[in-house]
Amino acid sequence: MRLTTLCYVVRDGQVLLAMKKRGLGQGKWNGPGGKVEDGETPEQACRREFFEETGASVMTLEAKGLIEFVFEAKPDWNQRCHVFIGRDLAGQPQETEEMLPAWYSLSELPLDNMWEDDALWLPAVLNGGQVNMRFYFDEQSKLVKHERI
Ligand code: 6U4
Repeated sequence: MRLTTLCYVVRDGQVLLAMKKRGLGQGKWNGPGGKVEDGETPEQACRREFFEETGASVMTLEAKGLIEFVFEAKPDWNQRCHVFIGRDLAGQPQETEEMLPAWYSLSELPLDNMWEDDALWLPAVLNGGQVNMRFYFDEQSKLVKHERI
């Protein structure tokens, strides 16, 4: 299963989300992140993807756990995702070819336009918790089952 990352930068009661403009999850708000390349640690990959997708650099990362996304009809999409909270930014997040970043209040996450699983773990992680879960999706990328890992 390929390794991926997700990064949620939190500052002044807000979280930086980014709307994915292409590929898996197009049109959804999510944390910046993506695939871990050969020779990278998840943290290095998280920093690289964050910069590629927002044009800003995240300084401090805290590991918050692991999520497995299982797409039973599309095993190529399966991923083991390292989740990070980011704390300080260098530079201003800007729209790139991949993502459109925007700050959201922690109390007003756009959950209706996010992956369905996010409602089940993201608020807890933004509140200081850890996540270790596996989510299963059907052929329409609808969430069908979840479990702790
Ligand atoms: P490339 O083409 O390499 O830029 P990349 O964005 O790196 O693509 P991709 O398209 O495989 O990777 O998407 C991986 C991203 O999608 C990871 O950051 C995790 C995220 N993701 C996938 N399923 C998710 C889900 N159910 N819930 C969620 N994020 C998910 O919150």
